[in-house]
Amino acid sequence: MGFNEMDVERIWMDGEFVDWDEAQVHVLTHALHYGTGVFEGVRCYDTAEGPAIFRWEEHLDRFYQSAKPYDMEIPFDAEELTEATVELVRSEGLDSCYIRPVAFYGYEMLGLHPSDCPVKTAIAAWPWGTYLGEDALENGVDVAISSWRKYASSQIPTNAKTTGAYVNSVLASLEAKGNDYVEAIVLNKEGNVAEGPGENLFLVRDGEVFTPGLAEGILDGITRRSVIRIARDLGYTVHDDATISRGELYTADELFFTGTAAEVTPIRSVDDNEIGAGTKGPVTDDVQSRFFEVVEERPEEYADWFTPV
Ligand code: PPE
Repeated sequence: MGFNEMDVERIWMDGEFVDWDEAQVHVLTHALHYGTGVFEGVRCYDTAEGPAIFRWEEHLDRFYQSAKPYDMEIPFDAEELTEATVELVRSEGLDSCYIRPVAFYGYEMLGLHPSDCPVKTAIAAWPWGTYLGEDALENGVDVAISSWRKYASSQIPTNAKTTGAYVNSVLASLEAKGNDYVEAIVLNKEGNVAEGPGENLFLVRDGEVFTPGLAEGILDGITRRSVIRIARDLGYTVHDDATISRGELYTADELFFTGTAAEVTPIRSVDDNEIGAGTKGPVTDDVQSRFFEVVEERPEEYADWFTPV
C-alpha cells in the first residue's frame, strides 16, 4: 500500500500542520546529500482505553540524544513535540498507527559542516500493519546472514538513529530480499551478531533469553528494552549483555526479532537452517503474547509506557 492510499491529510512540519503533498524540501537540503538527519519510529496502539502512544517519552528522549553527536539543536521541546503528535494522531482520526518524527539539517548552503543550515523538524503518522509480511508474526520469517557488516560505533554512533547510517540497513535488506529471504541478520565488525536492518535480535537457549549488549554495535531498541522487562516479569532469565556468535544462531532453540515496526517477530530459519522446530517457539510465543496483551490492554504495571492520545 502506498502513501497516497492511506488517507492521511496532514503532516506536522516546523510548527504547523501542512497538507500531506505540501510537506516538501529543497533538493539542496543538507540531509539529502550527507544524511544528516535523525529520526524515530513509534507506534500508537488502539488500547482498551483508547489510542495511546507506546513509550513515547523514551522515543523522544532517544530522538534528542540522536541529534547530539551532530550538534543538532532540535528547535522544539518535548512538550511541543508531544502536543503536535497527539494533535496529529487525534485530528487524523488514527487509532493504531506508526509515527515518524524526523529532524534534519535543511537548505542554506552545502559543504559538510552544517553550521548555517536550519534544523527542520517534521512528524508524520500513518497506518502501518505487520512489518515483515502477513503471517510473519504467527509463522516466523526466513532470514539470511548479510554479507554487509554493521558499522562500528567508532565510525558512526550506533546508539543514534541517524538517517544517513541507514544505507547500511538498506544494503542488507536489498541483499536479503534479492535472495528471497524476508530479512537479514547483520554481524558486527568482530563477526558477532549485531541485529537486523531494522530490528534487534533475541535468542532462546535452554529456556533462557539472550540479546546482544549495547557494545555489540546495536541500536538501543525501545522494543528490546520492553521485551527484556516483559520477559523478566514473566519469570525468564534474560542476559541483555550477551555476545552471540554466528554459529550459536544455527543451534538456537528459538530466535526472534523485536522492533517498533517488527514488534515481536519469530525467526523460523537462518540461511535455510530451521531454528528449533521451524515454527514459533514456546518462549517466543509467551513473550509475544504478553507483548500484544500489554499494548492492547495497558495493564496497570505498565501504565507509564503509554501516552494517551
Ligand atoms: N535496530 C535498528 C537498526 C532499527 O532500525 C530498529 C528500529 C531497531 C533496532 C528496533 O528499535 P525500536 O524500534 O526502538 O525497538 N527500526 C525502525 C525503522 C523501521 C523502518 O523500516 O523504517 C522501526 O522499527 O521503527
